[in-house]
Amino acid sequence: MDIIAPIITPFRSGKVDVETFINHAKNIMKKGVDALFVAGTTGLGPALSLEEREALLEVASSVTRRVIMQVGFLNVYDVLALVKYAEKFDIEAVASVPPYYFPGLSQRQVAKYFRELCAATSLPVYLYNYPAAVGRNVDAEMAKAIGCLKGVKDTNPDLAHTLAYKRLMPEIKAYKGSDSLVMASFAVGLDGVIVASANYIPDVLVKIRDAVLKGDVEKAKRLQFLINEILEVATPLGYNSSVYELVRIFQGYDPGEPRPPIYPLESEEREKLAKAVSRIKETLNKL
Ligand code: FW2
Repeated sequence: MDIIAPIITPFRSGKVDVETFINHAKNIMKKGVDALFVAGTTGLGPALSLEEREALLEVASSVTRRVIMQVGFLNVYDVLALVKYAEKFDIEAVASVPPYYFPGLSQRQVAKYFRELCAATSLPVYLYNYPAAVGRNVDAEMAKAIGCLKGVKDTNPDLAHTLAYKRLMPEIKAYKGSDSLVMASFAVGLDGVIVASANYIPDVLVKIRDAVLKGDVEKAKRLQFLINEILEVATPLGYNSSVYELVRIFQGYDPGEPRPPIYPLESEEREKLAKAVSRIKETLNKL
């Protein structure tokens, strides 16, 4: 079961800071992250240009071959250009959100989009299903009907929804994308998790996986609840922005900033987060 980081994209003065990205990737992989999900939600993928995503793909694949590259854009030409570019690298897969924002697309059109991706590459194609963000749910039945998907990353609070992909398509990889369901995802035997917390507490995710594998449910639950407490403080401040601050707090280095309109936290918000998290940090260190 994999721990996959939807890796943050560090910005400085509006530009992607590639050095910081590489150092952060190396650090979290050293601490137990198995693979990188590049240009996802936490990586602010929809806010990146084609050229920026190509640059990230290149540096990510210099750190590990276990890269899943998120290629969704709102025009299929950029998607196909990025898929073609990805072919140059020995990576694990490309993933895409379904076409978003336009509610008028039919199921046939969404399926056609994924089939076009599959036809354009020999790399495995994964679905990134995040209905709350993209306004469309591609459930297990529809994913199966698409016919060529090799994996799914499912972000929603419903574990049964994710298990349905595994039930209808046992041969594909199914990952959960919710920080609050790490323990549960391991316990039901999903292929792993792709969660933002892998950026700031990768070691804790490793401990949860170990505890589940050893049958130590109490320990896994205590660790999971501490993550939930972090989420309770960070979410109202803006989770995407908070992840940068949480990297600073837990990993002890400057991970750059997000790109507005994902505004960096203001100083009072940073202090509030640091204060709330300091007690959780102490407890985590003891477990
Ligand atoms: C991503 C993820 C994780 C998110 C989840 C929501 O791409 O950022 O879906 O952590 O914030 O895979």
